[in-house]
Amino acid sequence: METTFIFVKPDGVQRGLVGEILNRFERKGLQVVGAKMLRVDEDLAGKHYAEHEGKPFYPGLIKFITSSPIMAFAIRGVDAVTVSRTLIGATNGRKADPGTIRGDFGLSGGFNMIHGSDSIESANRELALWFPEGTLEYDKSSNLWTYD
Ligand code: DAT
Ligand code: MG
Repeated sequence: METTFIFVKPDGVQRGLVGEILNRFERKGLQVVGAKMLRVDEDLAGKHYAEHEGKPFYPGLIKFITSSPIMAFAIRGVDAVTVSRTLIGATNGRKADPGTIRGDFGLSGGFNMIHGSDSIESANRELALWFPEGTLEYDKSSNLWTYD
């Protein structure tokens, strides 16, 4: 089992897509083990996107992420990091495959509705940053019928 970190970005919240997006993770069989809505400040945005500091799109990215509330989730399951990235799709909505979140709902490279950790190391770093209080541990009864 892995736990990954996702958040619905300001555009996804403003467009009323939180339920639609979360539904895709739930119906896939993944388990929600943490959830919160918050307005990201510059400090958290900078720490989260530290790897992109100095890139041309960085100032716009920080401005966008801090512009309006987001909804963050901790998501657990077998290969949860990779499975979540597959559900999310390619960074640019114009290139993302249909059937993915970005492929189905977006046309933008920056306003791409959702973040998902790109590796187990990133997930652990981001979960510590966004859920310092930790995530929940509880049995998901349907796991018996989700994994063989
Ligand atoms: P991803 O979110 O698919 O992991 P990333 O980590 O490379 O993509 O970049 C983080 C975010 O920064 C991405 O979701 C949107 C924005 N971004 C990345 N490349 C961009 C670009 N060339 N122009 C505008 N925004 C970009
Ligand atoms: Mg990334």
